[in-house]
Amino acid sequence: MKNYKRYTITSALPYANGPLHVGHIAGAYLPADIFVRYLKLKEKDVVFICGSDENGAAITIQAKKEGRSPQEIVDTYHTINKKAFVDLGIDFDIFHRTSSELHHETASDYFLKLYEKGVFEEKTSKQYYDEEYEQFLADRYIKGECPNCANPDAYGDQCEKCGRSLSPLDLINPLSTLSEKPPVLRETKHWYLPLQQHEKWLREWLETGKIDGVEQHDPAEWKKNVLGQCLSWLNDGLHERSVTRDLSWGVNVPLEGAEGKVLYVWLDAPIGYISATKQWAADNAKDWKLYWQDEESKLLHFIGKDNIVFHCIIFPAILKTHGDYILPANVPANEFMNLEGNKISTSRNYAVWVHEFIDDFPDKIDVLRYMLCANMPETKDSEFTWDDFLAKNNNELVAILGNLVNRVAVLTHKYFDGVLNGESNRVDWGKIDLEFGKDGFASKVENSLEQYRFREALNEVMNVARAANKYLTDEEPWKRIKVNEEETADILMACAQIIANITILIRPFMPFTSEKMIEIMNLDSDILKWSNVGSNSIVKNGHRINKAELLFEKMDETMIEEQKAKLVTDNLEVDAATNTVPEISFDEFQKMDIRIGTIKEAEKVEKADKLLKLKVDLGTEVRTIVSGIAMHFNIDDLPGQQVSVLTNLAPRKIRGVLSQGMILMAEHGDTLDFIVPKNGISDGSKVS
Ligand code: B3M
Ligand code: ZN
Repeated sequence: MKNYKRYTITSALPYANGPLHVGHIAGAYLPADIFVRYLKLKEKDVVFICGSDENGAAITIQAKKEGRSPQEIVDTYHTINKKAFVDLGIDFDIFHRTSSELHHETASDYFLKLYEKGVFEEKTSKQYYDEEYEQFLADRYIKGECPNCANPDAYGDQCEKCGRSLSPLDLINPLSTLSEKPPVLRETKHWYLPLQQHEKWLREWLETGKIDGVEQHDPAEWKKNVLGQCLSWLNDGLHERSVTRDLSWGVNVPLEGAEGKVLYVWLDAPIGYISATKQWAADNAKDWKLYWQDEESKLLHFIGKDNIVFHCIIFPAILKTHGDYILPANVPANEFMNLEGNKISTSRNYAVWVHEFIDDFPDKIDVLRYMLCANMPETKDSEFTWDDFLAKNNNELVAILGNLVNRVAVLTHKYFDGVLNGESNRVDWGKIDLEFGKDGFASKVENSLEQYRFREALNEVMNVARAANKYLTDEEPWKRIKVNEEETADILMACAQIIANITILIRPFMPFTSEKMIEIMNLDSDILKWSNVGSNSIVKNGHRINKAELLFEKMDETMIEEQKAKLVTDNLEVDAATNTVPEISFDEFQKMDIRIGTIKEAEKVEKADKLLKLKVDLGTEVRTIVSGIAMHFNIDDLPGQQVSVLTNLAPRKIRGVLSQGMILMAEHGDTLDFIVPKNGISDGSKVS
């Protein structure tokens, strides 16, 4: 294994075109933050880099959608996302922006350097052009039918239904998303990176970890899912890729005759890691080059699986071609996190948004970090459910870790006025199911972390708390105090030593909790060093601890009810939109009782922006129905509106209101409309 002097750690630069959701965090940010915090506890030289990806069509499309300028879009979401990271304790050394001057200059120079080396091929080709809007269309601006799965809404770069990556020319019946008209083909000039020339060394590098026989990294440390995806790309054969685009938003191509063209966002975004490091170095009197150009620096990219090819094939090719840069030593990419049985969908607002979570649960940040880590999609897609959030809080954090700290603090105050006057060397450590020293639990957690197995690492930390809890329960200090004060003090001292260990161990995962533990146990933050883990003499004899304070609070069902309700209507939209619903039989269809009704009253549901409480007349009865349509209609326009209602949907409580049925809606993009009989028909009529 190579010995590294320093670490350069990056998390994918989130597009500043929307807020972050829990899937992003579990995928690329939390694992990186845990790893960086661990390295910092080991007193390593680390820089943790991130920033907003503010260029490209992802931004201009959002700007068009919101009717704002691209600059307003990136300013808005950069601010929201930056704050979300701070609130979540994702502790970047810098959160930069690819709209910054330094980035434009860095990316532009990088391109020029490659251009001067004669790396690019210049080619004129036919591309789609929107005659009405007088512009070439970036891939994302073209929609059409997927040649692979017939999805009518595939984009020019990818079909979101079958996942196939596409080129605009592959689409059947393409339409410009600007004018909604068929685009025409026009000639345009672009610069291409001949990736096929990199196939050979990339294969050697990925398969053996060597370049020309010289070791670079150990491929055994790479995740199988990551290597698998890379090799399948290589096996399919690499092709030239255009590194410029006809677009007005981004880093201008620094060449004559390239007016109106910008660097392809996937060329400039990874260079964003470099420009961010430059800014950080300038702010902190460091040498950025050491972190990017010194063989003794370990470069790691934390990303989600959809970014693997860019970080394991294209960016390495760009780094190597330049000549001065090191290559990533590993790219521990994660799979995706689903939500309550469905894919998270930004466009359909089916997500747990980080900024909303922070508003709703400001004191439960670490519960979220814990839950996301315990369900991290490390080797396969995983699932976020609110029930699990509740269960992890109550059954693990409250019942195990919180309980341990609370019992020790309470008993120490009750019997010894808060002073730990036991003696570590009198404790019978053999009674505790834990191995101290460097090779015990310390190395278990460490090994898991070193292999990016964060779920396992967290579980090992909790095992330490479990062992201490069991010891405490077995030793019954509350009985022992009556017969032997000294032994009682020793038991509490033993537990305090373990809690001090956990305070360090848990810090990468739950920094806010670790901080609270420091306070409760009145520890000096100097103890926060990984080298202390495994020691049973961190706390000194005679140490006074502070009064007990709950680390975690028990939650009840009502606290997650409204979170679940937020997802109810969107849930259905997702299924319909992705067409992933399985086939059903006629009998199954007939089980649905859909009837025409008329809305009689509509009122807002308190503290739920999206929800309305409706009274709907179904001819023979009036039902209360909670519906997530508040953002789409003017509440005063609703009484008198005919609607279709699924009447035999099992009633459920949403925000404390019993909803007896569901209003059926037609949906296109962001527009919702009621499904109503054309000529009006009496309430109660059956739809079949
Ligand atoms: N912004 C894509 C994404 O957010 C892209 C990542 C860039 S990393 C250099 O998934
Ligand atoms: Zn498809």
